[in-house]
Amino acid sequence: MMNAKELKKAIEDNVKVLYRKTIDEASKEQVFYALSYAIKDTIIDEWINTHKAYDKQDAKILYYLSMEFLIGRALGNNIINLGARKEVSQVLEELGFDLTDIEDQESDPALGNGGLGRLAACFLDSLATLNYPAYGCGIRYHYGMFKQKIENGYQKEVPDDWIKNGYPFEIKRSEYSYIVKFGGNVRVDNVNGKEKFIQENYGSVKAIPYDMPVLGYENGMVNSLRIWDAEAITNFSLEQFDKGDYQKALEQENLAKTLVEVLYPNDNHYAGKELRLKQQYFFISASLQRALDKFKSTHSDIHMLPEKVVFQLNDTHPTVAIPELMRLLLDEEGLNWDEAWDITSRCMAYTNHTIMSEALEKWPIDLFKSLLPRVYQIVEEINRRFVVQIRDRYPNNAAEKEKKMAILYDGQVRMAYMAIIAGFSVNGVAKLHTQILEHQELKDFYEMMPEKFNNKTNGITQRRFLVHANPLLTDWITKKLGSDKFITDLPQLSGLKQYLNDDKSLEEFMEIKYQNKLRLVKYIKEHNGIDVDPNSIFDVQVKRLHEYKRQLLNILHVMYLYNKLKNDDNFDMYPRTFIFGAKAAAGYRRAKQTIKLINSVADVINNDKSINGKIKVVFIEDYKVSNAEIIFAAADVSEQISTASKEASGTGNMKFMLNGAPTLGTMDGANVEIVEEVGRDNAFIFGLSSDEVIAYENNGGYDPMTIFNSDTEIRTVLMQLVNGFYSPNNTEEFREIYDSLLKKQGNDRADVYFILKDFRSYAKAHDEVEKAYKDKKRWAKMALTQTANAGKFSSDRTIEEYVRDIWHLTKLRLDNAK
Ligand code: B1N
Repeated sequence: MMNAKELKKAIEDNVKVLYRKTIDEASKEQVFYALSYAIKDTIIDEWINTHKAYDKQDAKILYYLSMEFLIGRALGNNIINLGARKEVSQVLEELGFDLTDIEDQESDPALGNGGLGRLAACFLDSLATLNYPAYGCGIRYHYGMFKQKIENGYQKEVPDDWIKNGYPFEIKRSEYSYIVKFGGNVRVDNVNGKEKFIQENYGSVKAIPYDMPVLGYENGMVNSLRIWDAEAITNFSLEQFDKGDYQKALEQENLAKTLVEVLYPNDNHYAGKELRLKQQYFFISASLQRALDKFKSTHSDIHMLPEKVVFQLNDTHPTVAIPELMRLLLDEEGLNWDEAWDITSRCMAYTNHTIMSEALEKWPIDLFKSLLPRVYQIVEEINRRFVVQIRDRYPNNAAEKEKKMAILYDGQVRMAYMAIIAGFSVNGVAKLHTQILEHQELKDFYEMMPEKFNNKTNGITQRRFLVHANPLLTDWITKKLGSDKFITDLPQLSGLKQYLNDDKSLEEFMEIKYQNKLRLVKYIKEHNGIDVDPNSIFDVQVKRLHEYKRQLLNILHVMYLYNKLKNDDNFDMYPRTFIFGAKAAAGYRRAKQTIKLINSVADVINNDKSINGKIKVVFIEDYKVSNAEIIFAAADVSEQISTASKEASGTGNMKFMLNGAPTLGTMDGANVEIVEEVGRDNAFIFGLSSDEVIAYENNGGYDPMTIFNSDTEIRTVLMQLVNGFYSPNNTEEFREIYDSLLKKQGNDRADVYFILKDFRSYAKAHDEVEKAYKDKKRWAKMALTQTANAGKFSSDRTIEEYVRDIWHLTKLRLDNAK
């Protein structure tokens, strides 16, 4: 890192060169670019150095293949990982600027939907911090996750042109471009008695990588996130034109334009769109071609590949990597099937992130085959050999096993099964989730190949979600522990336990929470125009909007409290602010209706003077990584209320915990392990267990109507959905929500997510929260208990487990490192 004087000069010089201005004339945005380029300058030598060390040490490299990397803003994070926060903010101050203001100028790259994409970003941070050689491989979407506007209570999607003004932290690396081919047909040639497979009449695009630096924390390590862009092959189109194939040339231009245009905004949902499969194959083929070339530049024997390369498949989205690697080894390297299979299956590992059936990728064979004819042949052969194995092993129930386990079945390519069959590792993302995979969802595979299954409970990076998000708490912890080692060793937080009975420390801790609440109050005032009382309980649910996450349960409970306040003279409550933040997939009706409901309830309640501001409802527009950081730091209560068994892990739950907010939640995903760490007394747990949910799903026996009929308070709330109470201009506005809770919908039961079933126990848990909060000291202790026990949930721990059990990487030595 340059010293203060050099940095100042670099910023001033950059402003001049980029904008022909002196620093006193520069806008905040211009200072952002000037500073970012200065920071990139300081990174560049370490970046080069790191990759020289890869080669010199002949390091085994992890390729983390993911359709999503929800990286969020880079500037602030890079400054922190360079260990230069104080210095940079001082230099800026001298120049008349505030670092946080300048950071706010950066677009928030949202190349992901939610937890899965953010996990990938946390993993990259931890890999670099722990000195592990790794590439993130993904797509350079021109439009990431849409920006959300709320208009008249409805979500409106606005395209997010994040690279419009150029992104300072990426480098285009045209010299590593590759051609990716789609469609056409496969011709078989016989060359010297050997079959050769030749794809012809295809369309193709050029894949061009852009690299972004991924900095380790103060260790001189800089890995790369490599995202692929698409360009038309220009000379090729001329050639086609000569041949009179004008149409084809245009198609190729078009394909290149549309291929990486936009991220599919679906979380936990498979839509089966052809363009999505094209995106998958595009970045996978390019990434694998590059990985093989890199390997071959320093190794002569391709059989050594599994010693030097490992591919982690982030869910099934990159699973086409399996037949693609087979294709490269068979067709390009000339290996035979057994050799290629041996190598492939020792290089590929798969992470499962969901058991939601609507998220399972099952591509129609016709589509798959016409888009990827050669790859499909290979899938057929993988499947054929697997089916032979099944018949061998289960001679008495082969047909049944084939139905349950074959890759190709019923006209579909079942991607998860291919990943399990071909890879050497299958992992879930929390203990409970892995158990459900082993004993329910993937039972047959677990029985046949138990050695492949393992759990890797998710984690989050404290560099972003504590150090960057919560500087006040970071400084306080550093003072209390007498060291900032927790920044790379989160379990050190347990040292805070010695302050659990120290009144002064508890007060300081809660004062920091209060300051962070003020920061959020200001954000809400500026962005929503709503006044919020910082002394009220900040009860927060921020995450993607999905029925299984049950934002609906939360808002129905708010409606219930409001009724009690209005109608029950004996009822009183501690002031509460219910804060929501959520994007709904653009085509997800029920989710969008829920957003409208939350906003309609907010309208009525926030404007009712008679309740003295006891309840406020705030829907934060455009929930994203940058405002998430402000929200987590300010939360009192963390709502993690998914129907048990449905949330594979959750990672927001960990971010709240780290920042001192107790969980109000179900025994689902990683909540179970959070409770294990803090103890049952330091969490507010409610609702059906995952076993109970699964039993109802398998055996029936739940009828929400009986609850509707017997519980008048619940009934009143539900009736308000259809009597215009919250939608005076349209009593039908929330009819579908009402119906979903009480009526069978096609093949679906009424109330699929057990909202009415869990309602009473949820309300009771809320009572407990209020009781606990009113006892200031008890609450402070409970809050500090969260932070002090958050050590397990660092993604550093998760990465070390992946390395130990799956990747077997060696830490890189960086001789010039600081
Ligand atoms: O992955 C996260 C988990 O913490 C969450 O519990 C889980 O819901 C999330 C298809 C997904 N699972 N599946 C997806 C995303 C996009 C898509 O197109 C599925 N996201 C999760 C990290 O493990």
